Amino acid sequence: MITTTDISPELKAIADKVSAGHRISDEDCLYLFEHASLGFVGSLANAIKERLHGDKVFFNRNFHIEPTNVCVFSCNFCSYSRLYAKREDGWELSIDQMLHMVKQYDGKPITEVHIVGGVHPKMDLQFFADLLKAIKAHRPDLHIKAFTAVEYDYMFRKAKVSVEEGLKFLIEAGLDSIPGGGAEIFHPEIREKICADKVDADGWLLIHETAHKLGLPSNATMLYGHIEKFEHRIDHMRWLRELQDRTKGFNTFIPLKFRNKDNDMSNVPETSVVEDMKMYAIARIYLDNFPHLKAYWPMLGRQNAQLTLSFGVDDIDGTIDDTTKIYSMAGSEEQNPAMSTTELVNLIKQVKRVPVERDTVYNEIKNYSGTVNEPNPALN
Ligand code: V47
Ligand code: SF4
Repeated sequence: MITTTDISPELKAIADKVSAGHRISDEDCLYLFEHASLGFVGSLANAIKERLHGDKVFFNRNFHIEPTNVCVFSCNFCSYSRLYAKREDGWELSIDQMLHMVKQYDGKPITEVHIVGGVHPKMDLQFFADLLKAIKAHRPDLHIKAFTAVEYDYMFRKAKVSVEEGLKFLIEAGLDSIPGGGAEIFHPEIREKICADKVDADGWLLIHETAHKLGLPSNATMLYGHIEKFEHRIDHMRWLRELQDRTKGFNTFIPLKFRNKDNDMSNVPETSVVEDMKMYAIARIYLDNFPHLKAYWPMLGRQNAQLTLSFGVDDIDGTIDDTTKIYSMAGSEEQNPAMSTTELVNLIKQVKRVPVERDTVYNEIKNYSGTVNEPNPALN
């Protein structure tokens, strides 16, 4: 799998563990962050990715609904939210407006709607249950992946229901799975400094554990590349690995690169591409019980997302159709994120992988191995 003649005994021991399919320790992980070359971790991560998924790279046909960017919280890294009191350029969508967005996709082969936004004090549990019901009544086959643990924590506390009661209520209304947002960095030392007032690590983990027990799959994210140290990233991933050992309910881990435009952490420089690729590779190596690793292209940019496909990533999210503003507002080069399936397929084929359209829970819808490349000016 990897030539181990000219490397340190520590790296050789890690490579041997990974080749044997064994788990690496937190100390191994720190050693990789601090001492391994990009080529070394890339080669290990790629071998794991190929063991799990061969040449396949997954994507889906999805769009987002962001009900509001008004938010009662004030995460320092957020470029998107507008304070409840000062909401000049904030938006608040009604159920009818959101249903109208869903109707724009009538007759189109979209499989997922991803709903996530700010935490608006007037959008409560009943409002969101009504939204889910309205979408399902109109389009029962559309998978609804909705609301982060931050939104759940707020709406359940406000409605005075337990996490289990709240989730059951929303499952009844049409909820199919939970996205990975709001995790940021679990360690209290960092969480206090970047998002002190929203749900803490225990609360985030409890919501996902309860969801898994109720049969709802979910994703997990990590916001990296700001004031955290490698130890904090490892701590974060350890919590996730331990929960996954108990529930097997996570589908995908999504490292999210901190973007620094127009937020209260604009003085913090962004990470380099090398550091980004190392993050993906090490996540693939450490999180041995996560089936998938996703590069979210609207945040990373399409060329860097393409690069991650050599560093352990097997999923690049979906078509998006210019329906999310979180990353364009934070400075991503993708100011109007939208990719046709042809563009996604070409992007994957250009790095000699096999594009596979999936649904939200990774059932394969179409394998593009036999299809012909079409020109894609955006990438040339
Ligand atoms: O939790 C906000 C992040 C997340 C910034 O589950 C920022 O499939 C970087 O979780 N720089 C929400 N990141 C988005 C999210 C997500 C995205 C795509 C797919 C899935 C999935 C989940 O966005 C927040 C926060 O970590 N975020 N601001 C910023 N300036
Ligand atoms: Fe609100 Fe989410 Fe932004 Fe935090 S990251 S301020 S919870 S919208």
